[in-house]
Amino acid sequence: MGGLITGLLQSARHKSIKITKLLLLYLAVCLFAWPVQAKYESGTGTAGDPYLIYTAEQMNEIGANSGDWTKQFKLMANIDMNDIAGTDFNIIETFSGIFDGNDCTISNLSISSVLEANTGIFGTVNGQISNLGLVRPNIISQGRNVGALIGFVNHGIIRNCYAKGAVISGSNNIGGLIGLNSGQITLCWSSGNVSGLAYIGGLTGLTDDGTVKQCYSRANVTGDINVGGLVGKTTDEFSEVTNCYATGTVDADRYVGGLVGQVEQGIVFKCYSSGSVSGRQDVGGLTGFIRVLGNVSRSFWDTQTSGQQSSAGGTGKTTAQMKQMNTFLTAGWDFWNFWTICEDINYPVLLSLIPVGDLDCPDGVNFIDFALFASQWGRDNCSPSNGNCLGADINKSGIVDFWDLEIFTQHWLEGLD
Ligand SMILES: [Ca+2]
Ligand SMILES: [Ca+2]
Repeated sequence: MGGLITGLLQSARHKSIKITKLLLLYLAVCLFAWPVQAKYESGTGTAGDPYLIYTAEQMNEIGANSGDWTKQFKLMANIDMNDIAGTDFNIIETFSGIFDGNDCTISNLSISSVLEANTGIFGTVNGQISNLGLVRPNIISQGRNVGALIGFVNHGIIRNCYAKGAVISGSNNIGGLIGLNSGQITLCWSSGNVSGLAYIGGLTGLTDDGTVKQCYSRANVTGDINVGGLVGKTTDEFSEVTNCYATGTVDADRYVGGLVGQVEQGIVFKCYSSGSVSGRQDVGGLTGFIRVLGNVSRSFWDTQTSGQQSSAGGTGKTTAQMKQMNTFLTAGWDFWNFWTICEDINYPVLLSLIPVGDLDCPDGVNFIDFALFASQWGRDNCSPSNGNCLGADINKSGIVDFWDLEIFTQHWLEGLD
């Protein structure tokens, strides 16, 4: 009996030694066979084979690899940067490549910058950034050129990007999305709170030889001098702010406007603002001050909600007038390509920036939109000829089903904050 037990124990011991050996062998094979940990999911960084980004860690690798700053990237998932806080985020300092956000979002990015200048996900951009949403970015800096997405756009192209619920602060050239803009910003928007000293705007602080087209801001903006709901100041004769609006509150000391604090040079064309504006000197409902080389035309502000009866540029209208299409049509605004309006309910909004799921008036995705969506549920003959079942066939698959419902719920209450 004793021999049998000893034998069994020895056998068990042999087995355990064998298993340990096997494990070691397995580990050795794995360690040698395992490829070097890839920085990104896949890709070679070219136009046909961009680097694919799936995680916060991969996103944070870009800034650590300056050799990749001329390459092409594509974001493949909504990522949360919550675990990469404060000074841990690697700012992509001088980017001249292409970054396609692929309509995905980067949430909870937090940067406490010690840089003198150029703070954002990207420091300076000469390349292209598109189709990217930032949700609740929080950027704190003592320096200049600060924005959630980019500190300084130096002849780059920024298209279809937003910063939602942004909290941004710095000294000069501070914007919700972009600090200093010398490039082209199109179809972008921002909301949240932006603060600093000089050249502070809800979307971009200073636009110097840059354009801002079909953009808006709902951000509340505070500063000292040259502060606007959308742009703090425009300078250089080629600067342009066209088909834009701002609805946030603006509070500063001098050169304060609901849309632009000061138009030093360049044009403001077919824009409006509606937010409350307050300041001490050169304060205007739409624009605080216009210099000789600046021009503001075909633009409006709300004299009631702004609390301002005057403005350096633009035409003042009552809230009721600001919610009528005719007010803007008579100024030549394009309600086919750029604008639409829920008449007598809302101000005009940009057609291309209406939230997904906002199927019906009033603005925003709420129960009225859901009622319309539900009325189309199960329809399987959706096509452009019936407006894709009044918009309820959100993914344009031909049928209104659970896939559309999932997309709809992802955008619930959007456009209402
Ligand atoms: Ca709606
Ligand atoms: Ca569908």
